[in-house]
Amino acid sequence: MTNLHKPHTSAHALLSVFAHNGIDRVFLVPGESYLGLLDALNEFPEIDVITCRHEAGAGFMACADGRLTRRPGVFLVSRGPGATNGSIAVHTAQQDAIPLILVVGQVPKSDLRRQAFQEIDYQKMFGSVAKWVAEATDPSQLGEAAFKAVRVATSGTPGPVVLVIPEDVQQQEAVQPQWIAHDDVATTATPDALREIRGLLDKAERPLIVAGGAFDVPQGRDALLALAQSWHIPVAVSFRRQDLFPNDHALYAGDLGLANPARQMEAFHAADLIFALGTRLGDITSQGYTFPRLPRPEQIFVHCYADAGVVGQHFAPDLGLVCNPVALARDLIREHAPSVRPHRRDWAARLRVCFEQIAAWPPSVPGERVDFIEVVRALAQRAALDAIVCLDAGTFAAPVYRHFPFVYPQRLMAPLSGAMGYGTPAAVASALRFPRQKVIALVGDGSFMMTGNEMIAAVARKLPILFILSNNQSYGSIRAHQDRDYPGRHLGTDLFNPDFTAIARAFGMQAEQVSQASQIDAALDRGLDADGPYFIEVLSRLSGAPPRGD
Ligand SMILES: Cc1ncc(C[n+]2csc(CCOP(=O)(O)OP(=O)(O)O)c2C)c(N)n1
Repeated sequence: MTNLHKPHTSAHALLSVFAHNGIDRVFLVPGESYLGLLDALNEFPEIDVITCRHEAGAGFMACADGRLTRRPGVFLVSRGPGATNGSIAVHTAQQDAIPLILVVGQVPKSDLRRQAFQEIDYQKMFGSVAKWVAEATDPSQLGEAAFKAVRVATSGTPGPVVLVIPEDVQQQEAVQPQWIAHDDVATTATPDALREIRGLLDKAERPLIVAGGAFDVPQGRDALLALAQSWHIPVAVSFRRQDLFPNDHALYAGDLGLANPARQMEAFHAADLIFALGTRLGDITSQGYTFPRLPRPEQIFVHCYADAGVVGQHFAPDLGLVCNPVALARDLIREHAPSVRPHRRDWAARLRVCFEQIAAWPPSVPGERVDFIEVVRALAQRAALDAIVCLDAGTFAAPVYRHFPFVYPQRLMAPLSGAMGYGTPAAVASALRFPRQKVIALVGDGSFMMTGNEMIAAVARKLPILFILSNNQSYGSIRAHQDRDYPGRHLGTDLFNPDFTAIARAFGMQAEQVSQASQIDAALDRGLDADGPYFIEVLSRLSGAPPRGD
């Protein structure tokens, strides 16, 4: 006990490096394996501690916070059971390219690799998911490990890092290092490369920018917009990145997601130059590695990403650039806009018309229960210009991806990993970060029950979150897949539900139920006007099948 309350221990070194590198909030579920770290947090009032009810909730909150701040989201969990519960967030951070640090308390050093109580070898467990897994065995390593964790999580392709700290190295006497990262010097394209790209852009008749998450940084969207306008190039955004480019702009051509209609893909394929900027061009964005075509695209293909492991990973580029895409966009912006040749204008208009047809709200079909698309449509009409929309995984979210016209500073917070349970914790983390903006969480009756308990934080901190739950009494997305692949054979997808409004009221928030379309508008008005959290349960009907994924 002699080491208690010493302000100069290894735990303080770790937290001090975190604090000096801008980490001002951590999410946690406590555990006896990291009591030392927990205690040291007492000396860091600048770090806000959010106590969660489940490690998945804590992890999803950290993912959302990392996405909003571009600093690592940090969550602390206990060994074994805590780490396994939290692992979904490590996977999400990897899929979503989010800087994340998971700190795990570990069994005492002397018990390592003895299969001690709740012991896990985290190198093996997270080896293929995390960018770096570090297990400290000496107190002197904690400060340096914390610094490296911040660097690794935020550099190249951002992603998850796991720091494992045996309980007996947390509160040892240690020097307090001054590990502070300076902003990276932006990696820029060489003058030759710039000249080459300009030449290609000038020559192209039907160029298309495919823009990805790297533009989700301060001023990133401005640079993208300026680039597109300056060269008059239409922009398609990568999977679930609808908020990167104003959806009402004539150059917005839509997203590359799970449900692009064939006619839109046909139009995209007609491009003669694909300029992939700040996107990893993963499975879904590239439509199962068919757009562009493997291995050698039919179009002139230029790919820029700030990670050599990504550029040319799947598709062979005519020109590959390992540099900061935002800096490249800025470098390519001309003082004077080039004259827009008619064929370029026709090309942009063709993609825009296609997008507008797809984005048009479909007519509502009368029937039993509420068509959730009506809720999304009413929400789009009412949502504040800076609303943050947080989505869970499920069919209820499909109309948001397709029809909600995002214009920044409106934000879309949705897991690229498709992880259920993300919506509620992401909404809490978003509201904590931007307490003056309205946050809207859209969840399903399946996904809500995975992490919905985290909404208690919205009540405790009076966060202005509107929770909208689609109750279709089903894991609807999977049921729809069954309908397509095994018609009429439903198993394991019906849900027997509790009284959701009673749950929300028991949590301490106002709640109401919408059982028919005529009630939607007034309910949304009440929910959006509320100062604190508000809960609307919509008795929704089952909807059609998504093409694949969720
Ligand atoms: C953690 C996790 N488990 C399982 C899945 C597979 N899955 C994707 S969507 C879905 C059903 C979602 O149901 P619900 O939240 O009720 O929304 P709905 O599809 O009914 O609108 C499931 C089980 C997943 N994506 N994530």
